[in-house]
Amino acid sequence: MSGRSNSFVVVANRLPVDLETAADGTREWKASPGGLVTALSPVLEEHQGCWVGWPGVADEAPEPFTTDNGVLLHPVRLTNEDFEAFYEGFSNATLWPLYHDLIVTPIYNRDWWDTYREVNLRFANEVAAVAAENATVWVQDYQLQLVPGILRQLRPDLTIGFFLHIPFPSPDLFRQLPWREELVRGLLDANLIGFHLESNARNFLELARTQGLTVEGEVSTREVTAHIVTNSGHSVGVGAFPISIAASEFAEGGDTGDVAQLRAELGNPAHVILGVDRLDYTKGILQRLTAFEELLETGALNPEKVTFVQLATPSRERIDHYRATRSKVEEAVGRINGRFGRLGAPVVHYQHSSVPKDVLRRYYRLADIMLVTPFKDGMNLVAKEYVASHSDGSGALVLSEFAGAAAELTQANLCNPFDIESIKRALLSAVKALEESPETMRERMTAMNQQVRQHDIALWSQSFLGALDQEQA
Ligand code: GDG
Repeated sequence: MSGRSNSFVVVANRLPVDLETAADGTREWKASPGGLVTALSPVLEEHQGCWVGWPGVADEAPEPFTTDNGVLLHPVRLTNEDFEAFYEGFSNATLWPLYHDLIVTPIYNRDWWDTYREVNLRFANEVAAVAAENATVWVQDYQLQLVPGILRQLRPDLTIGFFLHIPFPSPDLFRQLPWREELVRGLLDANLIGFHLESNARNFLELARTQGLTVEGEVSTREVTAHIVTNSGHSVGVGAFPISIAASEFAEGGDTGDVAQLRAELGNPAHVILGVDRLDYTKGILQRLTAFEELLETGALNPEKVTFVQLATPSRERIDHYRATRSKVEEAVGRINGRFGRLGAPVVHYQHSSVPKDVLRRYYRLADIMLVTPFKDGMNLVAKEYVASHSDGSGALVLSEFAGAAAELTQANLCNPFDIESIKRALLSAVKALEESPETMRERMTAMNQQVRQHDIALWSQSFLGALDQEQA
C-alpha cells in the first residue's frame, strides 16, 4: 500500500531488486534478497513495512510494488547525471576514500556536492510520502547522510535512526571535507546514530566536541550510553552495533560431495587459499597476491601443493582508481601463473564476475585458508561468512587488523596489510598450523564460529531498533 501508511520505513541507496532480461527480451524487476533484507524482513513484514531506494539502473524505475512477503518496494528514480555525480562522484570518489582513511585521495567537487544534496532531498521526500504518522524510519549508509536532517524538517513526528556501514574517520581527516558542518548537522537530526565499532562512534563524538557540541556519557556496544546535545537542545544517541550475517544459513549441511568435486576440479591441492571481495582498492587484493607470490618465490609455499582462488565481484568500474586496481590485480594474476603455474594447472584461479550464492558457499567450505586483507573495512562480512561455514572447526582465517571484524574475530591469524611480510607470516603460520597443530586451529575456529552464531544479523537489527525505541521514548 502506498500513501502515508507505513509505520516502518527503511531507506537505502539500493532497493533490493534486480532488472532481469529473459531469453525473449522481456524485462522484469525481481526482488533480490541480500544481507540487509534478511535482517530487516521480520520487522518489515510485521509492520507493513516499506523500503525506499534506487533500483540500480539509471533513468529507469518500476512502479512501487509489493513483494510476496507484503513489503512495499518504493523506487527512487536517478538520472544518468545523478548516478555520475551523486553515486560515482560524491558517494564513491569523495566520501568512500575519505572515510577509509585516504587510501586514495578524495576528490572535492562542488557540483557533485550540489547533486548529493538534491538526491538526498529526493529520497527524503519519498520517505515523507510513504511514512505513517509517528513511523520509525531507518536510514542506511554514507550515501544518505543528509536524509535525517531533511526528514526532521518535513516530518517532525518521525523517529529516525541512521546506520553507517563504513568506518567513520578521525576528526583530523574528516576536517578536510569542505561541507563538513552541513553533513554533520544532517546526521544529528536523527534520534540514534549507529556505527559498527566503538572506535568509529568515538571518532564521531570527538568531532561533535570540536564543533562545540555537548557530549554526555561514553560509547558502548549494542546499547546507547552516549548522547550528543545539539545547540537547539535535541539529544541524539550514539552507539556501536556490529553488523553480522544470517549465520545458520552458512552452517554445514548441503552436499559435501560437491566440495570434494570442487577440490578435484582444482587438481586436489593440499591447501586451497581463498579471497572473496568486491574489486575495491580498500580490500588489499594486490597485497595478498604479492605475499603469495613471494612465498612461492622463496619456496616457502610449493605451487604443486597450494592453489589460490580469488573471486572478485565487479564494482564501480567507471571510477579511475577501481580500473587501475583491477588492471594491477589482473597483471599480478597473469605474472604469478606465468612464473609458477603449468598449462592446465594455474596456481591462481581468478574470476572477475559474481557467482551465485550456493557456489560461493561451496568455496567457503572448500577453502582451507581464507585471506581477508583490507587496508580498512567497516566490518567485512566475508570473514564472518567463512567462519560460519566452518562449524566443524576446520579451516583458518587470515584477517587484517584494519577490518572491523577483527574486533570480534580475535582468534584469527591477524596481519597488517600495509606490511607484505606480515601477510606472509600470517599466511605461512596458518599453513604450518593446519599441518602441525590442527587441534589448536580447530579450537580457534570453533571459538570464532560460536562468536558469529551468537551475534548474528538478527541480534544486530534487534539491538539497533530496540535502542532506537528507547531514544524515542
Ligand atoms: C560494506 C562495507 C560492511 C561478494 N562476492 C559475491 C558475493 N559477495 C557478498 C559477500 C558479502 C558481501 O558481498 C560483501 O560484504 P562485505 O562486508 O565483505 O563488503 P562491502 O561490500 O564492502 O560492504 C563493509 C558491509 O557493508 C555491511 O555493513 O561489512 O565493511 O564496506 O555478503 O558474500 N555474493 C555472491 N556472489 C559473489 O560473487 N552471491
